[in-house]
Amino acid sequence: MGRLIAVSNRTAADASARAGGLAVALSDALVKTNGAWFGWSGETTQGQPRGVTMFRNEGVDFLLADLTEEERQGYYLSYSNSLIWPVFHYRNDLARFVEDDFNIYSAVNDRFARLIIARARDDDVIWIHDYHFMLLGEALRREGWTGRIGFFLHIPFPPPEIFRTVPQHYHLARAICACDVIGFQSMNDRMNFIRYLREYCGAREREGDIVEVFGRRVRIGAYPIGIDAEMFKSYVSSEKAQNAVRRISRFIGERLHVIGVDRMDYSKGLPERFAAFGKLLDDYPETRGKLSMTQIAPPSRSSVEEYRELRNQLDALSGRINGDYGDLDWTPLRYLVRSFEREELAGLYSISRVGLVTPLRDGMNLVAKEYVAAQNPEDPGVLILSEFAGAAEQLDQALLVNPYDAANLAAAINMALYMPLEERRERWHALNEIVSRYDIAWWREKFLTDLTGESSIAEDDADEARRAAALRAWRKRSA
Ligand code: GDG
Repeated sequence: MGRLIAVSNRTAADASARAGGLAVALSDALVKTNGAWFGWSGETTQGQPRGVTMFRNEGVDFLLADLTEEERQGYYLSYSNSLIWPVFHYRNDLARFVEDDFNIYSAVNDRFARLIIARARDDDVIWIHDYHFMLLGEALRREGWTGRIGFFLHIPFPPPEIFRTVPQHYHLARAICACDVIGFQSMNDRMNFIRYLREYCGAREREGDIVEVFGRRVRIGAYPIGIDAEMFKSYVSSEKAQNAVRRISRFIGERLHVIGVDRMDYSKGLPERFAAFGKLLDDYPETRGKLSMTQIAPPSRSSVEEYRELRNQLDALSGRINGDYGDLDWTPLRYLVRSFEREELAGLYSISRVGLVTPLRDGMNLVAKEYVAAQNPEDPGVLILSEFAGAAEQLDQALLVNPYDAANLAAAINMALYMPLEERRERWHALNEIVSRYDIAWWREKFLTDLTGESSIAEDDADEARRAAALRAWRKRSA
């Protein structure tokens, strides 16, 4: 293949946690092909956009466009984050429909298409990421691009009945299908999209993930994203991790520790989780004084009203729990609205008997995989995972729970606290196998191989055979 051209709202040029994961995922392919990465600079301007900042890092070109204040509002805050994000997380009750937003969203996608076309060469491969750029594939075709285009959606794709509440649903689906390979996090998301295409666009399914629709043949697959498991494991022994462990140990003492790490977002099910923790203490008196929970919840997009409301709910719930059950030397639930370094998170995961990952809906959820990677194989903790996270399709040896059901969740925490060592080890081994095999490199390679018909990074045959076997095993597990 020629160069890889990646497009995402934020790029590795900024230090946000999300871009960090994607940066790890794409870096090998971008560096090896001297590729380019397009995205928003994070800057806003008044009036006309200033244009594009360009710089080169390790042979990779970064091309970052500013947005006008109107674009930041219409494309980013409103259409992407106040309409698409809630609807795609099955929360159409929270969606805000503003008539002009789609035009602004569409104009930003068009502008990126022109920026890319001006710099792309014929044999380049374009890989578009996420819900901010669902119209970009079609916009590139309109500008005359005939090369390969891939699209990967990091968030869930809802059932057609919900997707159709977005007024521009048909336009969005058609634009996505201008790409050659369309990737989803899970089989469930893939089926939702295909069902929409079948029922409303006359699509026909063919062999090998191929779908005929809008006069084109596209490949639609499930590519569950992974983490750099080896690197994450190595964090646990770092000085920063050990320092975090020392500090939190003073708070935990001899008690068992429960950890949650989530951006402060309504999709993550934090009020439901706090309520379930309260129910655990209500219904299982023997657990009182025996465990402590820490919830790390860095703020995200706090300008949006729902996030402020969420904050108020969490303050009230944690206040209630600590007020009812706390003692002079025990705070049952601590919740920290700030971020920590990745090494510190690894340390905190590693000493926690329970990892609570209970989103109401999630594309994948990388915290679940990080928690598994950070465990001590001799004395591993227990992952409690929402059945509505994409990760649940792969990580079925976790304790799978319905996050809306407080009694069910409280029972799962209780079970995890008292689970015998042998069972903890068995479950963890199965989970660790999946997290290590289907890591971030596997994800990138699988997607790019399907997109280009060739591996972007040379592998020896044994490695390739191992990955193919692993893929078959995963397919079988999640069929
Ligand atoms: C979207 C989809 C999909 C969290 N707190 C801190 C911190 N984090 C890191 C975690 C993890 C990442 O942020 C969060 O990833 P998730 O997958 O849990 O969730 P989203 O941010 O919603 O990501 C999701 C993902 O895209 C990838 O495709 O899995 O479904 O919603 O890595 O560790 N990182 C640091 N400090 C923190 O305090 N450094």
